[in-house]
Amino acid sequence: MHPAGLPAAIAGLDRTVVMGVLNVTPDSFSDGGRYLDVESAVSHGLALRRAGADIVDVGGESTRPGAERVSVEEEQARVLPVIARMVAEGVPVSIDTMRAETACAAVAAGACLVNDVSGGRADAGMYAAVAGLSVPYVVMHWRGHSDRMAELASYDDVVDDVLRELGSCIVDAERAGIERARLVLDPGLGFAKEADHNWQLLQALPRLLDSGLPVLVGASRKRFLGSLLADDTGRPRELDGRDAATDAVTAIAAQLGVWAVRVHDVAGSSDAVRVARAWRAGSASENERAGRDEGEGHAHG
Ligand code: PMM
Repeated sequence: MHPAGLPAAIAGLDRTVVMGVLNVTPDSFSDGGRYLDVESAVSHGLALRRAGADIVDVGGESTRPGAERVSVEEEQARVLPVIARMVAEGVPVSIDTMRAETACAAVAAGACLVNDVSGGRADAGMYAAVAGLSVPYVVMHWRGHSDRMAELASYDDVVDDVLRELGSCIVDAERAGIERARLVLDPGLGFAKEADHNWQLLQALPRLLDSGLPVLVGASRKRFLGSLLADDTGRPRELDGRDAATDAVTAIAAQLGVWAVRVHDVAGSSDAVRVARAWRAGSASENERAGRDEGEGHAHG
């Protein structure tokens, strides 16, 4: 089920949406520093699109554990030119921000979704600002900024606590005038969560889905995957070796009916959601079939 307010091309998809990550930051944990200038950011965004991203999620502020905040001016100087160029190229773009002002400026520049890792808790003006827009709004579970995230990772029962805290965000968002149909929920993997908190939340995804709201999952290359895949000496798997595990999370999440996954390796996750869709449907869709017949000289069924 899609949230209200999406462009028709995305709202028409009958599978999990693939959101590609484009961090225009010097310090994001996976791709920080790679796409700081507009040209390289745009060319990476276009490559994500070619690889199968339905939406490219543009962020100008790192949320890696311990990261310091950037000014709103710096954040906007990073993201707005990139968003404008991507939109001009016809790419659906979302804005990854905790700031109302940046959310509004990004939507004015053409962004079609607001992705707020703070779930509206970092900026007291966010819900009212989003209420005045018409795009979907991702409410992620969050307890505090990156510099104190680790000390906030304490729960009685992580699933109950996350569901309750997200529930109060929904109440506040609706009170501020955001239509429920525009909301997307996200368990906030890695944000004030230790490894097993993340696994418990993934195990409990059906409970999140029971809310009836679309769910977004952002597991891509995160530390809990690195430690799952640690070598014999206990050293976590490097970032660039975590994509197959990310793709596995995508496949399972898609099978459960998650609305979207936010990933760095778009090609792998894009394949995974197509497998899940065909598996569920018991057939490849007409569109998929047409694409395959055009693109391949031979067919093995
Ligand atoms: N994770 C990161 C950034 N933005 N947004 C949503 N909705 N969910 C996430 O899990 C999420 C996010 C951190 O990862 P990155 O540094 O690789 O972007």
